[in-house]
Amino acid sequence: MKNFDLKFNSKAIHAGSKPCPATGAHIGPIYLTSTFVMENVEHAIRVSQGEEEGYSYGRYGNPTETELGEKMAVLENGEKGIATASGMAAITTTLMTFLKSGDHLIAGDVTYGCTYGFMRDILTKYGIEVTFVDTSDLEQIKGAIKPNTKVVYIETPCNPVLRLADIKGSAEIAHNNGASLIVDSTFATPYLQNPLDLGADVVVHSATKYLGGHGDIVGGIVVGSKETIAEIRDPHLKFFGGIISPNDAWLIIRGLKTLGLRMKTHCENAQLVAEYLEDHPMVEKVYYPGLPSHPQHELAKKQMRGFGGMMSFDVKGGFEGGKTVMNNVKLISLATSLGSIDSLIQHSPSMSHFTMSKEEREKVGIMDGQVRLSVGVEEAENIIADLDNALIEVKKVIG
Ligand code: LCS
Repeated sequence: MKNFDLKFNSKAIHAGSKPCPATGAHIGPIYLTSTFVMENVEHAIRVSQGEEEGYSYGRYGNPTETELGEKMAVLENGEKGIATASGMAAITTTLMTFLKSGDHLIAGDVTYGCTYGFMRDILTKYGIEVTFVDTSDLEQIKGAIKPNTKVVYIETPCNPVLRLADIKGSAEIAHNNGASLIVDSTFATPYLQNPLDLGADVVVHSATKYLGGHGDIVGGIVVGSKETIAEIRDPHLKFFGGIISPNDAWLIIRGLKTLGLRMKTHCENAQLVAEYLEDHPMVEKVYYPGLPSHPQHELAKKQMRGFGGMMSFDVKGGFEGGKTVMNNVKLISLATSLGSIDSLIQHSPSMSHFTMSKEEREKVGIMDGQVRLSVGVEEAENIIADLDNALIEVKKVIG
């Protein structure tokens, strides 16, 4: 018999998705319902006590959410997946599941601004100790371990400076010390890397970005073992309430079916844009893992299957230079968020990373003139022409 191992695009299209069992509709429906009608009280008791699988109330789960969770579990090579109202709901609910007062968390000193803020301001309020280290350096992770360390949290590649963390090395350190490794893989997506295969215990995503892919929803994903996801779902997500809406889950399911097609073009375009920017006289530095100048280019080649669509760059002239680029692009939109089919540009210090203080930002290289670019799937030559015109303006402004 011919090998029938499904490859990425086949899995992205088929996993978890089937025609509607009631009508045969080719595409599964959006189950727009808040509650579910039980057969009788005995049935209600069995479902609510977990003796029988089933749905009882929208906040506890919904068939559209199940389809999305199953698809993502397959794409991440995990046992189970769960979808949440946002990437932040995925991250906060997962961390609250793993940590309690008196525990210690080691996390990257540069992650998405709200992730950093949640750890710095909220977890510490509940008696959880947090140590931020440069997670691109395994020695720093090792050095931060304490007897009460329960979680090592890495974002790789990280937002916005595209630093990588060695997933396999981080997992070894965590596990040798009785801790778990949680990886935010939003920038990579399962098309480019599978943290669970490299030893991570849990992978989280902002589905708002590449997974949805069209800039029209907010959502999050967690994938891990059956036991972990069961614990996240009940009691944590059930109590915190950050479940995804069925409408948004359905749009992410649709988006995922073309994830591979989109990511391939995001990667090809980003490589061309990064090379163009690196050669440009008005650009000081480009942060993109696909460039040989990136300090972790070799690690990127090893643990990823491509370099992604995200990059940052420092423009000559600091804030004035960066601002001039962002105010003069025409095809590219000035907007926070990322991973959409269209190119987005933003000022990380005042947009995605405003939660961090200037000192915290500059310590990790988020400089005031820094621009972050989410390279879309428009034609690369159009994206480059747009940047080229904006960079001509920089020359006029700073001379
Ligand atoms: N993880 C990463 C790496 C992110 O970039 C974001 C959002 C999140 C988690 C949170 O996901 P959300 O709750 O927004 O779905 N990043 C954003 C950004 O750079 N600008 O706006 C949001």
